[in-house]
Amino acid sequence: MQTVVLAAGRGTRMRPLTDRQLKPMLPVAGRPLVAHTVEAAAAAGASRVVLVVQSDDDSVREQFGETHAGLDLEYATQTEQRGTADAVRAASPKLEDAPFVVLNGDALYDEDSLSVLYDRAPAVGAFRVPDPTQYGVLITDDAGERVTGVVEKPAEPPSDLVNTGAYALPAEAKAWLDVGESERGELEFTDVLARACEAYSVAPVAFERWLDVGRPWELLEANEWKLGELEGRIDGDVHDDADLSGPVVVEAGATVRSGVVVEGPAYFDADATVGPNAYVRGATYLGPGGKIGHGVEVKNSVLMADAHAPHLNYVGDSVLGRHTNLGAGTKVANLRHDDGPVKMLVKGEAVSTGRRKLGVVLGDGAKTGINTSLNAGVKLPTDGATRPGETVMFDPDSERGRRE
Ligand code: TTP
Repeated sequence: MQTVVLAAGRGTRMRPLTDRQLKPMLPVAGRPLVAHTVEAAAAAGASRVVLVVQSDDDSVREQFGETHAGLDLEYATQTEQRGTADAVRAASPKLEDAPFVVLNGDALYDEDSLSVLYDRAPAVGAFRVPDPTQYGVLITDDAGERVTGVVEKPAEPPSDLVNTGAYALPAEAKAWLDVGESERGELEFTDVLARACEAYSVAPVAFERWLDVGRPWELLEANEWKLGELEGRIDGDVHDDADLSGPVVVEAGATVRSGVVVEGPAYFDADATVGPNAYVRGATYLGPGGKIGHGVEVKNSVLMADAHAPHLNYVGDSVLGRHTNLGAGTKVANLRHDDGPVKMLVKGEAVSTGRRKLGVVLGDGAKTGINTSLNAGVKLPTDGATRPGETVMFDPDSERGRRE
């Protein structure tokens, strides 16, 4: 079935990682996030994909060109980020007069569940969560076999099934894309779904697994998921004295030096260097040109292209943006002493991440002075810097950070 993948969002909750890079292009286990969405669509039965991209950024088109995962790709541009219905409207001239699937380009879907969605159109992908109050929640009939509506962030959720942003709709839905503005001022695809629910029996398809990658720690979770499926491969240089276990990918041009211990899954991308004498454990991705140097321990983290943790660093459960550098001795805290979930600021508000272990997020180009201590949940802005010996307890751009 023809499939529209939405990849034109602003990614404001993912800042600072999206200040200079589109969210669908953020790395997940060695490939851009949206590559996984397109691959899941291909495995589930997509016949062709129309990717909706921003009109002023060609990075998605440059990355993928005209085919990916055996599928023909076409591009539609959205000039202004007016909402998901507007994004599908941008794609509609490229759609044939036939049923179509819509997927969020910033979500991970499992292929088997997705293929059930393709088979059961009209249908919407649903995921069960213990606390649906922060999601769009599906309303179903008593038998749970038919979706009758969606309610956003309800205080009293009508079900535990949340909307995954995966829809399989009849051709007629193309004529329903002219929706009005929602309360938050966007043109929402859920209004199109509401019309489909009135006209058809729309089935909720319960997904086994799904991850909405909207906030920085969800990029870690996306890497945990996809690195968990990794098949090991050594195309680079690994010293005889290095000890690699678990699936590990060492890309061509990457070097693992003497005395390195890796407990995978781990992925060292092209021209990355690890060691000598480094310890890498948990799901870790080191981007092209990245460096994990002497006496450095990295646990369950994403280090993007040219991110360097070169000397005597500890980095746990963290995301380091492109071209970041940790001064010698910089350490990251990733656990609260009260064992509570680590909080992080998202659009200025402290949000519980639900994670007991979470370190820091560094925007592209951020640098730390030697012996910097970074507290759990801290974000450093794009091109931000710390002084030698500095202890960063709160985000420097937050109200609290400014007062400190
Ligand atoms: P969202 O996650 O709702 O929006 P976003 O990606 O802009 O992120 P944020 O809310 O943090 O600013 O979008 C869901 C999907 O739809 C995502 O894949 C991006 C896509 N999208 C568009 O393509 N165009 C749009 O105008 C919007 C709002 C989203």
